Amino acid sequence: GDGKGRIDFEHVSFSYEGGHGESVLKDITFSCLPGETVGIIGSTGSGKSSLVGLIPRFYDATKGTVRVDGVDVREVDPKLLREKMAIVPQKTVLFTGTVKENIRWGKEEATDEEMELAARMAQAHDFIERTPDGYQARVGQGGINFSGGQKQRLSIARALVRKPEILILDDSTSAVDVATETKIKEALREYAQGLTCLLIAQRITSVMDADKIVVLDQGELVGIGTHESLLKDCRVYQEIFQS
Ligand code: DUT
Repeated sequence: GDGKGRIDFEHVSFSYEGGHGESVLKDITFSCLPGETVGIIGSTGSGKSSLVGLIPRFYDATKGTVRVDGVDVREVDPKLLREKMAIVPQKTVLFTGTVKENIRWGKEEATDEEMELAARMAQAHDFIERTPDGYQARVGQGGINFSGGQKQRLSIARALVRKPEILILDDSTSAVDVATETKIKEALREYAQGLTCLLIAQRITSVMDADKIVVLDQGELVGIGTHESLLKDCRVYQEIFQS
């Protein structure tokens, strides 16, 4: 890659406006290097979604600095910032329309080939092709219904068709079986080299092969490292592993 897609968190604290004044993130410092896959794990409410929401400026840090490609995100127009990243939210947002329209949403100029490649990487191509109308099948209304895991894969395809420098998956494979999830990650490694990927997950199997894993606990970064090193050194990680 051309070395784009670096993310730095520097002593970042964050609390929601109108919240109870409590810090949701407390003095977080770590970096995602270009092309790295970084897992983020922690119990519910530990701050995972809030953390990644600072990258596209859904929120701004209360203290400290978030940098993308070395630049303080507060100095960048959110629209420009978001052009280089794709975020797959926890709840998939599909609309009434064809599969094709849903995948190309926000990137209408994508060719059929680009769309199909994205769908293949997201492990969605095969089930799309198995529906009678294929990419012209309707999403949402009557007709074809997709399962939760299939909808997540369509959302991932939508993200990949944008060819982002940074891909943020917020618990986006929770309804996808582990074998299929593994295939998605393998496809990303193979086709999307140089892509920086942040992977929020509830289960360890989703992040254990990441280049590094960030462990959050009540807004604090309590561990960072590989699966093996965290199993040795991080009590919170051990607890998640055993649960
Ligand atoms: N919070 C708010 N307002 C919001 C979102 C979250 O006050 O709009 C609080 C709830 C929680 C903390 O921030 O105490 C962290 O929430 P976040 O959603 O970041 O945690 P998570 O680790 O992503 O939780 P989950 O795994 O349930 O998605």
